Amino acid sequence: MHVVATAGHVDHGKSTLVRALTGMEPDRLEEERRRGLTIELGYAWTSLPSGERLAFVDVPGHERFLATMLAGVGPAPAVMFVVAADEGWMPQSEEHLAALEALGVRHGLLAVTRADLADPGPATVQAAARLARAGLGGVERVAVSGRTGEGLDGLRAALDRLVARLPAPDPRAPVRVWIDRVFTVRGSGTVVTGTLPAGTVAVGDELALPSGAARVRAVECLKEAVPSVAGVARVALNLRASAAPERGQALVTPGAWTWTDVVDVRIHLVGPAADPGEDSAAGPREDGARGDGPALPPRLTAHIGSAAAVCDVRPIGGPIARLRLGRPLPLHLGDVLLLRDPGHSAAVRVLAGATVLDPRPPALRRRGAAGERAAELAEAAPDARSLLRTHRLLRAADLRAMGCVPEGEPVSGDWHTDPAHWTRLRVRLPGAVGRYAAEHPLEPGMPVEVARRALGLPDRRLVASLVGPPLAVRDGRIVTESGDRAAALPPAVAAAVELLRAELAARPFLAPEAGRLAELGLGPKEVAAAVRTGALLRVAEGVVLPAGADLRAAELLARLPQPFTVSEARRALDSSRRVMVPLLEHLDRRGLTERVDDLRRRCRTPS
Ligand SMILES: Nc1nc2c(ncn2[C@@H]2O[C@H](COP(=O)(O)OP(=O)(O)O)[C@@H](O)[C@H]2O)c(=O)[nH]1
Ligand SMILES: [Mg+2]
Repeated sequence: MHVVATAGHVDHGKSTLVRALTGMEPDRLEEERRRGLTIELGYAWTSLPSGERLAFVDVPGHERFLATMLAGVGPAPAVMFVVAADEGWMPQSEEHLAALEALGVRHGLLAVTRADLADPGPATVQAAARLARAGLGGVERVAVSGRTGEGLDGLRAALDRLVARLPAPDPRAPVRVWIDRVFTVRGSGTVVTGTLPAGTVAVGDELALPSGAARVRAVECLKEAVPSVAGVARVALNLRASAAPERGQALVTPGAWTWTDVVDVRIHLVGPAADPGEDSAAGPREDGARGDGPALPPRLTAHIGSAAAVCDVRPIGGPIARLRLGRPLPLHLGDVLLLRDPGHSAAVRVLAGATVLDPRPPALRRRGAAGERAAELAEAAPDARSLLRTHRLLRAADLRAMGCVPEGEPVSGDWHTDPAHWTRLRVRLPGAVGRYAAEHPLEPGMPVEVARRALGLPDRRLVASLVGPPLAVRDGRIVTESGDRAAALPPAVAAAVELLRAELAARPFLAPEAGRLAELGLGPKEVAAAVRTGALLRVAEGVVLPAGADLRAAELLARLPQPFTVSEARRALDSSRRVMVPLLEHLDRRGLTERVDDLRRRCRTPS
């Protein structure tokens, strides 16, 4: 089925048209019928010529009931905009249009009704021009009379074409039903109604309300009991809940939404607030193009679905603002809040749409943090990547609750990260391990938990995923493998390597002669294996040193007056010319030293 909301000025014939199309009475209340005025949302449905079922949410047009109008239009995917042929464009036409623009409604049609009272031509031209400015330029226009029935068949056909173009919602999407009506049915308890935009609700489901869990005892769709229903649909749900649900609350899939009262948003001014000059371009306005942010009063009302919350607006730079809501709402990235001035001074009180860019924004404590944050968000497409840039590490479930599908592989468990952040951590870890080893020479390595805290990580498993050769995790500590790797060599070779390392301990830069290596049973093959496992370092053919000798050499050379000659280096390291020349060339290759001229070198600080 499909759901379409009405919109338009009071008395332009919205309810009459819904009645004519469906044969049902959208004005249910006795008071509404007596006064001929829609006060509450009305619900009526019909089958279109194609057989598709279509439910209308009929909204009040009177300015006093704007909040109710927003509750009806908010969750509906499309709108039937009604303008009376005999009155043309009126203040609430303008206000309703501003609301549709703010909410980003892009599907709809224009019904110019009361066409039996006046030529629909002028009103059609006038209304179409306004709709185009608000991003609804392409909609079909139909002239119709709710009184005589003239044009109704054309309208039904146009509605069929409209619903055929609507995107099909995902039946597995998380559920969020903004409650627009609550009533008690004798003997069966509380029933709530609302528009289900996507996802599926079934009997027995456990959903969440702000007050706690709510079990679905029965599902009705267009007055028929059904075992389950997928969006888009109008639903009536019989609930068993710990506290009575209220209109304006949302009934949601547990864990699938972020309950939040602080959000960072991109503001799009609409209607008169967006300063439409005669020459203003059609389509959505780009506030980002202006240097200053949009000027909004600091305290507004934010509407989403049937909810309305007090909202403090803090501009943080350009079109980006931080909203503080009077109560937590279940939100996703990309949700659009409508911002309205609760005062009654202006004819049109809808000021802006606010697209959620981050439902869990970080605190802005440092000086200049707001500006940096605004710059970061001004570029951001609302997606997982942009969230990870800010939050650095998020679990898959957090990303889903924030409204994104996690992309790519998690780095560990269900943790996703920003690639640049992960690289920074990878670079930092060996330094932290080295410092720990220097400060705790008798311990075998840095405890994983200490590393977790040093790197500011939320989970120890993340440390383990950062560890790679030559580091390894052993017994809850991060150890450097090179020394112990000799254990991976055949026992005879390992023993020979150990013996060699012991011999070299006193004068580590005096590489053994070929004869001594042969005596120890370390032929070219054995040496190669020991180099592979990281136990030995080969700086040139036949020149073998203990692993790490090159870093140690660079350290000692850095203490010499710079630049230095080969012989100065040889003396400083207590080495020989045979070793020193290839060792310095090796250091050049590693970027630890560089030649100044034919005779001298100096140390470099690796960048
Ligand atoms: N002549 C004529 N009157 C209409 C038509 N549609 C609505 N009306 C009348 O206009 C008044 C307001 O209609 P209603 O449907 O309540 O308007 P709403 O406030 O937009 O829902 C009522 O008196 C209707 O009878 C129409 O197509 N032709
Ligand atoms: Mg009405």
